[in-house]
Amino acid sequence: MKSRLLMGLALGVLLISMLGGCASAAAPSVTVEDAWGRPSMDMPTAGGIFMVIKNGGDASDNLLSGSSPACGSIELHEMVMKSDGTMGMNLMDHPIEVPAGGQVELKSGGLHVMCIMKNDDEFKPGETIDLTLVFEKSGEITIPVEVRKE
Ligand SMILES: [Cu+2]
Repeated sequence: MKSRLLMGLALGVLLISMLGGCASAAAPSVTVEDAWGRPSMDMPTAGGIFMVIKNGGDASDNLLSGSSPACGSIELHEMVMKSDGTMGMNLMDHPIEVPAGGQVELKSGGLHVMCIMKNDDEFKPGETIDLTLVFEKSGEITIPVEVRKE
């Protein structure tokens, strides 16, 4: 009888510590969907890459940078209205935030990943390239990117 009570107490303590552990370790849970790319219309040596980044976790995360064997370098860009009224793209001066329980859409005409100095044998329609995204908390996530005509 006494050992049962002790067992119950031990289980209770275990449960409480597990719950406490979960609550204190808020973390992002990042996944990437529908990643695709295409040669850039404005920059012959570059390619735009688009995707939906989802975060099912309870903490936000930041996309900091990336790399790909098919690209000389990877930049994070945003589309902006230039002073002459036309659209251009800017290298972002801050990370892309993926809110807790939310998502960010990287799309044509908005935020996007730019493949600079693309390897034309790999970054071409019909091919699939690897892209590694670097997140502040989630670390590196490598995804396949399907290259299309448009
Ligand atoms: Cu760009």
